[in-house]
Amino acid sequence: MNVELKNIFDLFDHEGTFLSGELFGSGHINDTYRIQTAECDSDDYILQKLNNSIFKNIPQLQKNIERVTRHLNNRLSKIPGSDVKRECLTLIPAKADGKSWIVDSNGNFWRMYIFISGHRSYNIVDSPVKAFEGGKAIGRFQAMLVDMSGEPLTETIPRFHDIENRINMLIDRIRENPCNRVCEVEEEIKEYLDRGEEMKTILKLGKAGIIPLRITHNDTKFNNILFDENDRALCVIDLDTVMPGYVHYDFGDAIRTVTNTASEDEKDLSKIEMNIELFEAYTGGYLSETGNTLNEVEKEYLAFAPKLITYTMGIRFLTDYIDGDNYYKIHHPHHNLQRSRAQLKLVKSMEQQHSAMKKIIEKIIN
Ligand code: ADP
Ligand code: GN1
Ligand code: MG
Repeated sequence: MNVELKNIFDLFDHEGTFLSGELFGSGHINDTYRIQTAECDSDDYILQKLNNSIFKNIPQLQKNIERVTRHLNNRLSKIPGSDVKRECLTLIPAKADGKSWIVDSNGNFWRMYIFISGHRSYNIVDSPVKAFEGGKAIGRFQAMLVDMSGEPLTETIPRFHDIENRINMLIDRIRENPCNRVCEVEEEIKEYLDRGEEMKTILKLGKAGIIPLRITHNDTKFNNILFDENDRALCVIDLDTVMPGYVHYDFGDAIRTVTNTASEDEKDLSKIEMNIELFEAYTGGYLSETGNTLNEVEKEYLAFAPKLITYTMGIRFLTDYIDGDNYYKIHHPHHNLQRSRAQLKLVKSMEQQHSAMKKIIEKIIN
């Protein structure tokens, strides 16, 4: 494998020489390797084999990322003291044609970034300071992209957070029942479908033109924010799904992961709660960067967003379980079911704390 990785690595216009390549991180979608170079003054790299059964048009996806990283890079370069190489992803072009991806002889798509050195990342958040920093990072990311010019970004996965679409996908899989798993999950299906109508709220506000489509990240789980050695947020990564969306998607997905007292796939449901103190801290950081750009209705529905996105993830895990685990990477046979149950528990905790979230947001805004 290392010989293959070295060969792919050498198709990109990098500094230094290949020393080692190891699987890296805990993403559910792409195959990610850290490439270390032999020279201590050369950068290390992140080399990724992209999931082309999930992302159907990788050249267009890469074009989105090129535009977004160029824009962020320009904005950061104007801020005195910023460290652009660590605060923004840097794509490495292919030697042959300068494109930001290559296709290998098996038809796999690869891309490469500079490895953000000395970073830390967290799957579980253990302090309000980190939550606040994370909120600032996502808020700043959205705020910096507000004035990006040009055509709208391509939808890399059509109707990605469209809950009507996700509910219909679940219903289709239940009807097809390809692996005979439906009988195992009747209870979960009922709990999810009972909440369906209310979940369409954001979609309806968007369709009515009451909240705007903006450039959003759409995958703001906490481990997609990298921190520095002092636990200051450095960089928002995983830009595959940056595309038009509602701010609630980013706020909701971050709160889903920041405030969960246990991991996304925790088996012991009694350990899963939404931590309201971490909610307050994240929201404070987020609104310190976006408070001036969000309209009143966007702000009004922020407290609903965590429930929507946690529900969406739960539905997607359940759909993948019924489908036979074709989408997410799994580490054991019931992994997607466990993830889906954990999300449902978190949804219930969010329901109980909805009015507390609303009060906190009002307090921060006023
Ligand atoms: P996935 O879509 O599979 O989650 P990511 O793009 O999030 O893929 O990458 C997976 C992991 O690789 C991240 O969680 C992070 O730990 C690490 N990673 C990605 N890009 C970089 C980078 N430029 N520098 C350092 N680590 C990175
Ligand atoms: C996937 O790529 P990663 O692991 O950061 C998924 C997200 C889910 C997340 C759940 C493109 O994110 O939508 O929220 O898993 N990404 C895609 O952990 O589907
Ligand atoms: Mg990721």
